Amino acid sequence: MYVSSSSTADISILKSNFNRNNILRMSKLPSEKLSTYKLVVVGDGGVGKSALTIQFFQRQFVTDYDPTIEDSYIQHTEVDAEWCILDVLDTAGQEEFSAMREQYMRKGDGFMLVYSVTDKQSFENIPHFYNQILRVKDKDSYPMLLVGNKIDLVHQRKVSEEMGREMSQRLNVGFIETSAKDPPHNVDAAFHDVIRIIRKFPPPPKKSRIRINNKLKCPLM
Ligand SMILES: Nc1nc2c(ncn2[C@@H]2O[C@H](COP(=O)(O)OP(=O)(O)OP(=O)(O)O)[C@@H](O)[C@H]2O)c(=O)[nH]1
Ligand SMILES: [Mg+2]
Repeated sequence: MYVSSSSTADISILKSNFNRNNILRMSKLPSEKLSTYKLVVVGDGGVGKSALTIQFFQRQFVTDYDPTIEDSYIQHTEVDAEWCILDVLDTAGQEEFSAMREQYMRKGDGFMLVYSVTDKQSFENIPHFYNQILRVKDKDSYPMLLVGNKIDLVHQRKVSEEMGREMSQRLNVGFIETSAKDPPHNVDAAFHDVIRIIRKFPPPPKKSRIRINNKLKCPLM
């Protein structure tokens, strides 16, 4: 489907605001101060990034394909008996929006690298997303989870579970296979796994400080 960029941008902003307000109103605010995790969902067009995100946040499977420009969702979530705020950015897989990638990659604390098990090309494109994230973050590793989606389409499978596992080992990231279709398979597990990976990832080193007259000072650059 092609829609002119100005009108789709407006629709996307409306969707984004609707999702944020709607989900925030539905969530109950735990009283203590919570960590916020920004999770970015990336991958080729049509692999099911929006279907997974909407299944997680709204508990429904979207059957229509409506290419995304950028949508965001926010919700309180409990993972391993610890509440947090999960802020998810569902990105555009379509090549015409690829110029926006570096900008959203800068914002992510963790990433879902999604391919469809029915689409070999989407699997082969995963290292591009992976490398671009590491380049933008200027890191050798970063919290990421490889997600093989659409496993309900058993007769159309082109990428085996073994191939997915090998790719995850090669990239040194976590791996899970999912289906966003009802009944969903591993959808909550995928989002929760990314939070676990972010929590385990070492925080950036604190700026070194020196003691002058028994007071802590940051060194002059
Ligand atoms: N059978 C099946 N269909 C799925 C699954 N996930 C997504 N789909 C379908 O695949 C199509 C594309 O899904 P989307 O979630 O819109 O894909 P996307 O990755 O967000 O695509 P872009 O927004 O263009 O990047 C839709 O028709 C979905 O209903 C799944 O797990 N199983
Ligand atoms: Mg989408």
